[in-house]
Amino acid sequence: MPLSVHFHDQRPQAAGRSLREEVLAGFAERPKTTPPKLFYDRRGSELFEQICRQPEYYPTRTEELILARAAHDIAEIAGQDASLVELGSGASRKVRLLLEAMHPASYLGIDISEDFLRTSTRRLAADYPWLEVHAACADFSRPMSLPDGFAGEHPLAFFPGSSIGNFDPEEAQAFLANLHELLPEGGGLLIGVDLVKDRDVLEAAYNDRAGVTAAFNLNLLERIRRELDSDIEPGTFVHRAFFNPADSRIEMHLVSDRAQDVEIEGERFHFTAGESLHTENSYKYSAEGFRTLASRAGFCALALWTDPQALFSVHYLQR
Ligand code: AVJ
Repeated sequence: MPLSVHFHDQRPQAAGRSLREEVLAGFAERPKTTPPKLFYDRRGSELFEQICRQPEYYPTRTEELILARAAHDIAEIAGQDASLVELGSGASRKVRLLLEAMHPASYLGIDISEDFLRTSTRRLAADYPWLEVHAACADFSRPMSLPDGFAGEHPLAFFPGSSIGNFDPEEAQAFLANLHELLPEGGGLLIGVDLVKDRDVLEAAYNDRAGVTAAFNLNLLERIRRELDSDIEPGTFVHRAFFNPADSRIEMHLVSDRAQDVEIEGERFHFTAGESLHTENSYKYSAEGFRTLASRAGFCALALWTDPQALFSVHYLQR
C-alpha cells in the first residue's frame, strides 16, 4: 500500500515568530494576550480532537452532518477536475466526506503542527490509494502561497471548523482577501462558520463538563513550561470562557488565582490576583453577516448550507 506523502518544505522566513517571541511579546501586552495558534502543539492538537467529541461542542458534529448532506452538491459545483486543499488539516472525518464525493486527483493538507500533519496525511494516503497526497507545514494566519502546480489544478480550498472565528472581522476579511488572491479564477473556498445563537448553548460548548476545553486552554501554560525556560505553574490559573455579545465572540482566558510573578526566558511578569491572560477569541456570525464579509473580500457567495437548528453554516465561495 503506498504511504507516500509529498512533503513541501516551507521557506524559513514564512514560519513566523517563534514560541519564545510570541509568548514574550504577548505577556508584555496589556491585557496579556497570546495568539490561539500557540495551543496546537501535539498535545494541544490531541486535546482539540477530544473537544470535538464532547457532547456540548456542537460545531464539529453539526458541520459533519451538513457536509454529509451537501457533499454531492459540493462535488458538482467544484467540478470534475478540482483538487482539494485543506487549511488546518486535522484528523477529521469532514475532509473524507469531500474526498469520497469529489474523488479529486490530488489533495494538499496545510497545518501548523508538523507531526500532526505528517500523521494525518499519511493516514489519508493509506486510506485512499488513488489519491496523490501533499502536505505543507504553514501558519495560514500569515500570507502564503500554494506549492507549484497546485494553483493551476482548479483547487477547492476547504477551511472547516469555523477556524475563521479566531480572526477578528477585519482580520477575517483580510485573510479571505488573501485566499481570494491565492486562488485562480473559478477556484472555490468551502468554509465552515459558526453561527450566533443562544448564549447558554455557546457557553456550554466552551465549558464542557469533562473539562477538556479547560485542559486545552491550560496546555498552553504546560507548553510554555515544556518548551521554554519558565517557572509558570499551570495549577495557579483557571480556565474561563464566556460569550461577549457586544463583539459577538466567545472569549477564553486563563485567570491567575493569586498575585504572583512568573519568569519566562529570564523575563519576569507580574499577575495580580484575578488577572487574566486572554488566550482566544472565537467570533460568531450570522449567515448574512458572513456573506457580506466574503463579498467584501471579493468572493461570490454561490451556496450556503445550515442544519435544521441553524447552529452552524457552510458557505461555498468562488473567485
Ligand atoms: C478551532 C477556533 C474553531 O473556536 O471553537 C474550541 C477552537 N477553542 N474550543 C473554536 C476552540 C476552544 C475552535 N476553533
